[in-house]
Amino acid sequence: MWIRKRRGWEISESAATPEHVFRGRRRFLRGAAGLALAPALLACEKEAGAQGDGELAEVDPSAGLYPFERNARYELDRELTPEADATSYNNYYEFGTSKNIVKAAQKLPIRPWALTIEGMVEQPLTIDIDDLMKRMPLEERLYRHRCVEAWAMAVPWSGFPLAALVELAKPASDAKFLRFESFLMPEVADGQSEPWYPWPYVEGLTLAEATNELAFMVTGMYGKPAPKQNGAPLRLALPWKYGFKSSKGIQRIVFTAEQPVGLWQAIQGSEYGFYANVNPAFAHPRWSQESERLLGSGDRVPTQIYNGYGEFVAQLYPDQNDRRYFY
Ligand SMILES: Nc1nc2c(c(=O)[nH]1)N[C@H]1C(S)=C(S)[C@@H](COP(=O)(O)O)O[C@H]1N2
Ligand SMILES: [Mo]
Repeated sequence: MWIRKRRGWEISESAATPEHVFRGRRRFLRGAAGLALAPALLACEKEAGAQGDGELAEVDPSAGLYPFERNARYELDRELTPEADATSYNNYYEFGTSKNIVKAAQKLPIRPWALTIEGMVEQPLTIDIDDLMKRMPLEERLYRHRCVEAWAMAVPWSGFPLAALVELAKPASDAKFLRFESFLMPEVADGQSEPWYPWPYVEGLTLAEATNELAFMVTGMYGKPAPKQNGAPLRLALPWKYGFKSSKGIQRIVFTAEQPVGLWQAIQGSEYGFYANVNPAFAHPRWSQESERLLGSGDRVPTQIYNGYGEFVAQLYPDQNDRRYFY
């Protein structure tokens, strides 16, 4: 998502951090050990964590809830992206402008984590992430993800429909949009000391988009809590939109009558708009959107309108020839 100069995301995937080695080992330990061996697991995690500074040993209190039952309604037309690729090639400007931010992201404290819901709602609410998960209908979904930079992945996300959260919030009748605000912690997120970006990360949806069945709040991926670099403990998955709409590290949702201005839109509104629905027919001003590169295999495949999710969302947009819905 570069704006002015060429940035570090041009590095090859194989040059990205070997975090998956560490993760693979941790996964094995978790699976094999179970609760009785939790202290041993902790010890191992400490040891593993010591390999990279800032990687603190933390056992996610929600870990026991996983895996969630898969909702078979959402089918893929492609292989799942290998976990090691989806969790090591990341876009998270709070932690740097390269795709190699795994290590930096480990500094983010994800417990306790409160979500605040406010603005035009019946009852403003602040709720702890683990309490929220107890109240939400948890499930797993396989979704495609298409970054505006023309790379893509296919991920088993765990979470709950955003519509369930909207129902909990009870929006006022004149609320029209949701504004999602991510964390603001410049003391742990080095990228937030970069004054040129209008932190915190902000994105928005119309109420109709937010209550569309596809809009999904993510807490986990690959059958376990999401790693920090992928947006733990709470992010969005909006598979019909370019990836920048799917905010990570969400702390606040504001119901409003005004269309929110996203961080990228604020910086470069001619290139990154509010709707940002995937459409190969509308090129980005600086590159084509006709095809995408799959993380993992590196294969190039044609991009589909609404990223292939037209049957779910096309009715939300009155004109598929109007660029304003597609950047
Ligand atoms: N808070 C925050 N959320 C974010 C971003 C970001 O920089 N900060 N990048 C976005 C972009 S451009 C993409 S493609 C996805 C990447 O998610 P991933 O790292 O899990 O692949 O996160 C989106 N959400
Ligand atoms: Mo992206």
